[in-house]
Amino acid sequence: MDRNHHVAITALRAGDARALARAITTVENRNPGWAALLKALFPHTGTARVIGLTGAPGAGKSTLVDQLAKLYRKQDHTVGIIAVDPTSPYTGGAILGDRIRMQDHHADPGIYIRSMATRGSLGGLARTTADVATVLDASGRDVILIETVGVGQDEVDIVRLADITVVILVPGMGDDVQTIKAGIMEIADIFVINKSDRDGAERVEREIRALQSLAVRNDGWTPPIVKTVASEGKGIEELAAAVSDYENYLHKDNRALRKRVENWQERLVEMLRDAMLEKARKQLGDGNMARLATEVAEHKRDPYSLIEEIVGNARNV
Ligand SMILES: Nc1nc2c(ncn2[C@@H]2O[C@H](COP(=O)(O)OP(=O)(O)OP(=O)(O)O)[C@@H](O)[C@H]2O)c(=O)[nH]1
Ligand SMILES: [Mg+2]
Repeated sequence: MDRNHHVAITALRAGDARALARAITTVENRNPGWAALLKALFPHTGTARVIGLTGAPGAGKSTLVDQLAKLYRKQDHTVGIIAVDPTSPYTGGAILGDRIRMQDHHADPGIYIRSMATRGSLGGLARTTADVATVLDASGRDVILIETVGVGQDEVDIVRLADITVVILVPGMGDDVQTIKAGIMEIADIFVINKSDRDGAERVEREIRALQSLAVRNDGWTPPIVKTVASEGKGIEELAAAVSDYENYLHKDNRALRKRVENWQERLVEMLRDAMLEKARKQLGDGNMARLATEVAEHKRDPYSLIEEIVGNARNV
């Protein structure tokens, strides 16, 4: 590792916000030195509490994240926030909401907010998010909140890197709980019914309970349901308490470690897949994929021997 690198890491670990921002940009854009940086940072990670929050567009994720961040700040925890592909852009890295609140956060170096819009990026959304979380963790943030919209495969991959996953629902979704259950029921450690000031919160709660009675989690944890009115700061302490409860539960019987092992198993496979593909791409060179695809399409070659050949050659690169 060169000297500049070392200086940058020291600054980052000391809490320098600009060093943190630079490191995140390096990792996010895969700028030169990104891998060396992550290698150097990894030993300093593993202490942050990573909380993933997901839910439909407009469910109140940002408002909730904002409130949670405020609460954790009151408890003297430092907070890092990653907003993944926000449907509404975060202006100036600030959370949506009223201006005064935004300025509050801006003035507080204990909160660092990063917005990423990288769907379709080379590194992959989940992978990049994980790497950004690694940087935040190494910088000494106590809590990392990851906001991500929806419940597609990307989101499932993103929440997999969290220690605790919060799924946010809102009343008035009709039968949506049914349609999203497949993705949601497995990933939620805690359910939040936000906008509980609206009619129908009880109904959503009943639906979740009904689905829970059908599928018992294999770790035995029954995700609690917390009702919130994020815009009024209601239910936030209850949510933080639910997070602590789940953490305590995780720390019994080594469950936390087991969960991390499971997550790493998935992530290692992904990293390996990326690395192998990158190697094969390098070996093929630019534009050759199109030429080979043409040959296969024109039945001049069979794809099976072609892949065998590429894999065989890539081994020696
Ligand atoms: N009535 C009511 N409105 C709320 C509540 N929480 C948030 N809102 C409002 O809902 C709107 C969307 O809130 P956001 O926090 O931006 O929602 P989001 O899920 O982050 O939205 P995207 O990031 O765009 O997907 C805002 O106008 C909030 O003020 C709530 O508990 N009750
Ligand atoms: Mg948002």
